[in-house]
Amino acid sequence: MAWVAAGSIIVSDWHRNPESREYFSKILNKKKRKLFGLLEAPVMPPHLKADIVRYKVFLSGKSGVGKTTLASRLAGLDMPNIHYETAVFWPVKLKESGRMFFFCFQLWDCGENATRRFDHMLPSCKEHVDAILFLFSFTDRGSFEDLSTQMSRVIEPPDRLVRLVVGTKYPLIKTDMKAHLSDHFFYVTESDITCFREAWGVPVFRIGGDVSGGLGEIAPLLNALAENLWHQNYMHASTSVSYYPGHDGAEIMV
Ligand SMILES: Nc1nc2c(ncn2[C@@H]2O[C@H](COP(=O)(O)OP(=O)(O)O)[C@@H](O)[C@H]2O)c(=O)[nH]1
Ligand SMILES: [Mg+2]
Repeated sequence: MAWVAAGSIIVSDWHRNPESREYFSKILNKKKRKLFGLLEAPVMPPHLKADIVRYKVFLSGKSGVGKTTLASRLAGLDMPNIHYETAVFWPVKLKESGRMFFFCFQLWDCGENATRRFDHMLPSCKEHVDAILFLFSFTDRGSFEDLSTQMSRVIEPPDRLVRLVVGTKYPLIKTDMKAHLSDHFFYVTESDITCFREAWGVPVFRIGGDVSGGLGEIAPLLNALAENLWHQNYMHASTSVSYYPGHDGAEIMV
């Protein structure tokens, strides 16, 4: 699928716009993120209607790469969540129509066994997947080299599945530290990222650091996910009359 440029479908930096305050207040509680149970969802007053669209997002990557930490960070949890499935609600405004939506990303973090061989993956993990986040860690070159293998294992046509790459533990390696690193310590450099982006045509998001950076840190990734999922649905809707975003995800074998 052709990559959608940031801000072409949805309003980027919506979380910084004062108009969005009432929507974001539904996912926050005293400046912290609100946790939603499986059957819960943000409720808006009638005059601020926002439909909810749900998408299943699978987290792929070697053990220790930071999948569970990323899921927790996106959900705004202080402690890593040990559950398989985490629901992340994210308010989005469409640029053209001005319509508001809550995107609900159901993050599936099934662990190493599931990702090493996709055919061994838990059946519930691989059903109706709308997007895959491929993770690598900036501090583990092996996890970066493994990306191409992971991505080429997914055989679905590119228009059926949004694929995104996320580099974790960024920027754990500071420039002045690099001089002291031994040859045995392999990290991922900016030129590695540039080459990868050119070869695969997908952007690479960076996330990490020792403290969670709030909404500003996760907004670019969640907005890109929303924008590309919306675009994918739009492309499908034009070929299938019975398709509604978030309600009828195709069964995808990954
Ligand atoms: N400092 C730092 N540590 C991280 C980050 N992401 C993951 N970690 C640490 O890396 C280890 C493995 O992370 P985890 O999320 O359990 O990896 P998983 O096996 O892919 O689920 C844990 O000790 C995390 O605390 C990050 O962005 N910054
Ligand atoms: Mg984990």
